Formats: sequence, structure tokens, C-alpha cells
Amino acid sequence: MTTFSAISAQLAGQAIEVPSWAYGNSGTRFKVFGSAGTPRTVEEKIADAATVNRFTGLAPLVSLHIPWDLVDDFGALRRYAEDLGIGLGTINSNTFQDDDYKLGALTHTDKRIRQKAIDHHLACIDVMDQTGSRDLKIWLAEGTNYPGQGDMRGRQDRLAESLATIYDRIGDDQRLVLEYKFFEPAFYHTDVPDWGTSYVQVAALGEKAFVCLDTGHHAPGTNIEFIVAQLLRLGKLGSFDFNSRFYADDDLIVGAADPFQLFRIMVEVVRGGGYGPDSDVAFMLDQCHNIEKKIPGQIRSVLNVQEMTARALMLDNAALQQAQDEGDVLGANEIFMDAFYTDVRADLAAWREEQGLPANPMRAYAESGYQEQIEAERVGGTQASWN
Ligand code: PSV
Ligand code: MN
Ligand code: MN
Repeated sequence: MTTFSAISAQLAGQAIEVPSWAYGNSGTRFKVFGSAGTPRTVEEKIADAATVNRFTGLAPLVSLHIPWDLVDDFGALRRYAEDLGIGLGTINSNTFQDDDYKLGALTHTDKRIRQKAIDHHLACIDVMDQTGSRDLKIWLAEGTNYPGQGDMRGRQDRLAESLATIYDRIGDDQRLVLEYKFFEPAFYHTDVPDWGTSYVQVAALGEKAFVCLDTGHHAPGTNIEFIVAQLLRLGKLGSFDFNSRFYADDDLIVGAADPFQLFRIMVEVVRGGGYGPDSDVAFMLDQCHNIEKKIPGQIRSVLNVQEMTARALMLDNAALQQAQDEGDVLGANEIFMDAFYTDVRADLAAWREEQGLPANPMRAYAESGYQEQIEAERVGGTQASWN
């Protein structure tokens, strides 16, 4: 098996984008719990994201959500983030909290409402121009609840037309990423339910359009790593929204529910050229921390991704390919599992220290006093806004 020291250099550039909304209060549809120290402003969310980066070296970008993170001066916000050592990342649009969108936004039959949704995305691109963000991420809450309620085919056509209008405004250094989700909030059909639909839509747009794969947006039992392999093969994997789930779109800490799945995904990412300096795949978290403290929740998350990345990089690909070519079913499986079962935590701790980072970022954060400070200073934190 490949040793840790043989792969450690490849860990240096790892970047995981954190979502601004992870720092706000969130909950279930039954209750949003308040928590001490919750950010009151966009700047405070950015300060918390920068803290995650300071303790881990893994999170150099924070992703924003419009309008949750709307400010008057995005140029100033960008400079504020840069002063804290991070950048502003993906801009997420929102067409799911306005009464006008009850029956659809980019797919709506009413041209006025479609145009309103398109205009929102154009405004998001204006924001990107100021923040220096590369990606516009579109997740659509549209669909129908009852058979016959809408013309699924017509909605697909209107979606294509609306997306083409938005895509026209995407700059040369920018990208559009389209996220899919198989159910919720619509329950009979959603307009972008799966990677195939997202692929068909973005392929029609052009080279600057990609698929976003949210790990929580599949039916139970879906082989997500196969989708990763296929999208990388097609050159259309734009980004990940990492999280983990037991049942539905649980938005729990990535790698918490099923570390083996995260490992399998990272193996296909590495195999398909999606990892490293030559890859444009964005690795983002899309999570909520409903009952746990938010900053340690984010630190735990990026560490989980780092750990499974290290294990995936340590997979002995030459031996695996030989076993596969020889039809050695159990031998190949053993090589694969050997990499998964390799405990890299002590090696990673020592490596972090070499990089000038805390060996144990969770403990270092707990001992830093930051949590106590924000709990004392911030009174009346805001809700993350949607659940
Ligand atoms: C809703 O399912 C969702 O979690 C999507 O995955 C988006 O990425 C996110 O909200 C923010 O809009
Ligand atoms: Mn998502
Ligand atoms: Mn989701």
C-alpha cells in the first residue's frame, strides 16, 4: 500500500468551501433552536468561516447565499474577507422563499414570474463580479405535488430557455452549476431531479455550465460514486455539496453517517482527475448544525473530508488494477478495503504540525477561547433562514 509520506504533499492544496448558512441558526420544520454566539451579520459569518480556516488550513473560501447574505457593498465585503485570510466563493441563488414562486420560478407558466426569477440570477452574477466569485450555483425548488398538476415536458422547455438567458450573462471566468434533488419541497416531480437532467440542461448551455452533486440529494442506496465517475468522464462535474444523511436531505456532517461512502466518492474523484491543482471541481459543504456548535461542526466536517481524501490517495492503484485485470474479485476488494481501513489520524496530526497548523484542530479550537468570546459578544444571532 502507498504510504502516508508518499501522498502527504498532495494534501497541501486541499480546499473545501464552507457555506455561510452553516453558521446561522437552523433546525427542523418543528423548531429552530437558538444558540449562543450565532453571527448577527454577514461579516460575523465570514469571521467564523475564517476561524475554521485558521485552525485547519482547509477552508479558504466561504460561499454566500443571496439574499440571505445581501450587503450594500460586496467589494468591501470581499476586502473584509481577504483581510481575514479567506475569499468569497460560490454565490447561491434563491427562488424558493417568495410567494410568486409557489408554482415555479424558472419554469413558471407566467412570463412575468419567469423573468423575475431570471433577473434574480442576473443580480447574483452582478454580485459575483464584485466578490470575484467563480461559480453561480442554482438549486431549484420547483416541481409539482400531484400528477397532472403541471406539464412536466413544458416545464423542462421553459427551464432550458430561462437557463440559457442566465447563461448568456455568465462571464468568461465564471461558471454556472446546476444542482439536482430528487424530492422536496416538491414531492411528485421536481424539475431537476437527477444528475441526468442536470447534465442534459447544462450540456445544452455550453462549456461554462456544470453539474453540482449534493451528496444528500439521492434516493437511499444510490451509488453516488458511480455518478461522480460518470460526470468526471464527461467533464461536467462542477462541484460538490458535501453533507451526510441517514434518511432524506438530512444535511448532517459529511462523513458522519457513512465514512465509507465518502471514501468511495473520494476514490472516484482522485481516479477521475477531480482532485489536485489541475482540477476545477469545487468541494463545498452544504450543511446545517441544528444541535451541535456550528464552528466545531464545520471543523469536524473539513477534517472528515481531509481524512478520507488521504485514505483515497493511499489506495494502491497499480495493485488494484492488476487484481481487476486478473479477475481477482476478492483480492481487488481487499486492496480497496485496506486503504479504507488505514487509520491516518496520527500521520495527519504530525503533518499538520509540520505545516504550522494545530495537530488537533478540534481541541485547539476548544482551547482557543473563540467560542466563549463570540458567546459573550454576540447577542441575538440570526437564523440561517430556511429550515
Ligand atoms: C436545499 O435542499 C438546499 O440544501 C440545496 O441543497 C441548496 O444547495 C441549499 O439548500 C442552499 O440553497
Ligand atoms: Mn445543496
Ligand atoms: Mn439540500
